[in-house]
Amino acid sequence: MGSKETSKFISLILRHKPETIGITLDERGWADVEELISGINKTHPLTREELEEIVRTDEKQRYSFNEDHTLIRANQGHSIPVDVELEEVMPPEYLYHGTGEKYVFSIDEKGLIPKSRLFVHLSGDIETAIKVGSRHGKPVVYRVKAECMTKDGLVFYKSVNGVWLTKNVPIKYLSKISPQS
Ligand code: HQG
Repeated sequence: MGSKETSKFISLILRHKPETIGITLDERGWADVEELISGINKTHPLTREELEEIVRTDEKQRYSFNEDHTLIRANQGHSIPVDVELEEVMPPEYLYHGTGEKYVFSIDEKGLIPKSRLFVHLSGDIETAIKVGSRHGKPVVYRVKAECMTKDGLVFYKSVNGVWLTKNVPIKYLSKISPQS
């Protein structure tokens, strides 16, 4: 298993299915590093040094260690209900959400919903939103009137790796933009 593949597997365990390797997360989303390594080692060799390297070099900085590196957690993206102590932050006027063309009909009807995750994920710039949307086929980008939402009492969080999160985005705050704009 290459390091990208190992990173994906770690993401699955720390965000969605810790039971895959027989471990649990605490209420703050932390897993014990020793348990994680020995759990992964049952099927794929992974040393502590390799784990440190994955966390250090991950292109989206998806994971954090605690201070003494005995615990590890994903910074965002969970489907299991954990509280990763997200910081409530005032957003800029607009944020962006990239999705696949196939979801547009439903989004235009229901707004953005978190589906299997705890939050809707938003990006600070259009380029990142296009990349996120491309994971779901032909990308479509929505502009979100974020500041306006806060005036109406809705709350935004920013994960330590810079992803904007909010519970739902009702349709009145959404407009589709063409990727060039
Ligand atoms: C769509 C990646 C139908 C939503 C990325 C999205 C991100 C609706 C899909 C992070 C809908 C869920 C999250 C509605 C929303 N009807 N579809 N009403 N509302 N959707 O993967 O935002 O590499 O759970 O538009 O970079 O794509 O994993 O969310 O297309 O930060 O670290 O339902 O995952 O990061 O898909 O991606 P996802 P996402 P990582």
